[in-house]
Amino acid sequence: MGAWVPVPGDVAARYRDAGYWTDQTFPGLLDAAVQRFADRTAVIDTETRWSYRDLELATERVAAGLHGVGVRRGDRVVVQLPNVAAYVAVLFSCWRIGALPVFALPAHRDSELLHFCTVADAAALVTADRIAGYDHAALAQRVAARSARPPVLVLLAAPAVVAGPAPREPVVAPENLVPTHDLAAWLAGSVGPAPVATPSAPDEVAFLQLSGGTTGTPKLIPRTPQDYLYSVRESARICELTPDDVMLVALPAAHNFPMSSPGILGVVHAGGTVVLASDPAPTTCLPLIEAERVTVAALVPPLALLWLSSVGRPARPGRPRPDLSSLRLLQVGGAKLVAEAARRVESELGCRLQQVFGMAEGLVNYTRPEDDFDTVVDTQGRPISPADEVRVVDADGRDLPDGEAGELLTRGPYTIRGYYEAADHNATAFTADGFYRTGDLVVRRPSGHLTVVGRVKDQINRGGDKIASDEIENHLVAHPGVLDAAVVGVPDQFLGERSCAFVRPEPDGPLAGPLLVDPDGSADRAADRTAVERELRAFLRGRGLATYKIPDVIVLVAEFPGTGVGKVSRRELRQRLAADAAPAP
Ligand code: J2J
Repeated sequence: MGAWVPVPGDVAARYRDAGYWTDQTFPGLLDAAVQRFADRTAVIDTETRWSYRDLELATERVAAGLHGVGVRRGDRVVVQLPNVAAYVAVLFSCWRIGALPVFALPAHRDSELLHFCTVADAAALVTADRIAGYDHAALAQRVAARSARPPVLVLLAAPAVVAGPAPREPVVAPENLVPTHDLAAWLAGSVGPAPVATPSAPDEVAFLQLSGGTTGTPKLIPRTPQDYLYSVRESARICELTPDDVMLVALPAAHNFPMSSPGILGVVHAGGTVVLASDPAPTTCLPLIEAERVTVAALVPPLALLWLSSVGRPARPGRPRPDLSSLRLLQVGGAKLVAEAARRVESELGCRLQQVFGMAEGLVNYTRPEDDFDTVVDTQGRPISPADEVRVVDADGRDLPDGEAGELLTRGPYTIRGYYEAADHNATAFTADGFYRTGDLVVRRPSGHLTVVGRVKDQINRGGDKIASDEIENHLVAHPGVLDAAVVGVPDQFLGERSCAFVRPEPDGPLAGPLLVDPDGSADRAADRTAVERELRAFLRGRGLATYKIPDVIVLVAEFPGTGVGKVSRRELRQRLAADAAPAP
């Protein structure tokens, strides 16, 4: 099997005949916006305010820069940038020359970036010097030093607002540093003219999105212009976007939700304005809503809770409450929004709520403007397209009637048929006839609306950030003092879930101290435990794991329940441990 799995020819023909799939490409999307809305504001960040014409110029300049350092049609480019206007230009510049961006998140570290560069065989890595105080220039150098084929490094000098305190990360020895290229200089027009290049065709893979992951290594998701842009256009229509809309992007721009549901691309399609927030805190975002007259924003549930609590507090003397009257729609998705919070959005923020249940693999569900209040509060919406096929099945794969909880399987005009370069994993992640096994437990209503009620995949959804249990366990058992580990989600009022690692130390190993019987009670076992937890966290950070993957709680145990009696499957073990784990204090 090749690098990716296309939709079968007869199905593709059906999607084209139905008008779902068109010949639109990503450069075509930008061109159309430039032609219709040239002087309207396209993208705003703290230091930049670009019209569509400016965005086009920036795109041409970065395309010239990428081409100048050897990036060609079909090459992969890992992009890890904060929420800045340049990010949008970098994406369109890759598409302009037919290169495939790989959407890394700012939170990713050595482990993830090296993996993306390796699996995608990346020609270039585009990042910033620093993001939120972390030294991404050093990170990029470490990744290059460890890559079989080091990517060309392109760095954006960190804008003051996303920089932070001085970096303290391990650095690569000066003699091993690879030369870097200056993205800011490219944006200022240091290279040119833009190359003559052919963008990828509508039916070719145009970028690689990231999966939340359920296995040891995060999978890459190949998306084509014809499938992705169909979902973008329909999302813009469902959200009633117009050229007058101003969308606040507070989540990391690379995430599939703010990118495409309808996100940045939906706004470009509509000719509206994207406002990129440097961080999602209400103290940053609420004043930005007032200043830019933001009309739509997209959040994960914990942020929605923060915003609600922020507007619920009495205004401080001398600091008037930001005027949020421009905001017409708050989208919340990525994790389950509890109904109590959903109920408060409209009255407390003065805007409509839309629940969004999507996945980077494809299927996206929205509650609709015409849905009644209870449907908006109690469901996570219904699919975008009449051609989205949804099955709800029991553990044996048998279809269940509406109203019964089962696993959601889906297939459709913008859902992938397989991950990138992952034939083995694809054999279990998809059914033989091409349905994606989402791992989500849902209940369907006769109207097609879905309510997410749980999960059968070994993943933790930490307030929208996805963590594969298996990946963290593999890192933990690499520690010489760890015999075994199981990572589970435990309930958390704010995040929905937080991650808890149960760790069995090697009986005679360096971490066993806290578990030893202490006959005279003289040893301070609690202090020992704290020291071990600190050691394990530092160990995981040292292995270059993204910050959100470091377990919130580490529990040392002498053995796992049930494993003494006979073999217990890891899944069953995780379920038992999650059930045993005390909820957050
Ligand atoms: C419960 N679980 C949800 C929701 C996602 C739009 C919105 C979100 C994503 C996304 C996205 C949920 N309630 N409202 O790509 O375009 C969980 C499910 C799902 C997984 C996908 C988009 N919304 N989830 O979150 O690829 O478990 O995409 O399968 O990051 O998030 O995660 P991801």
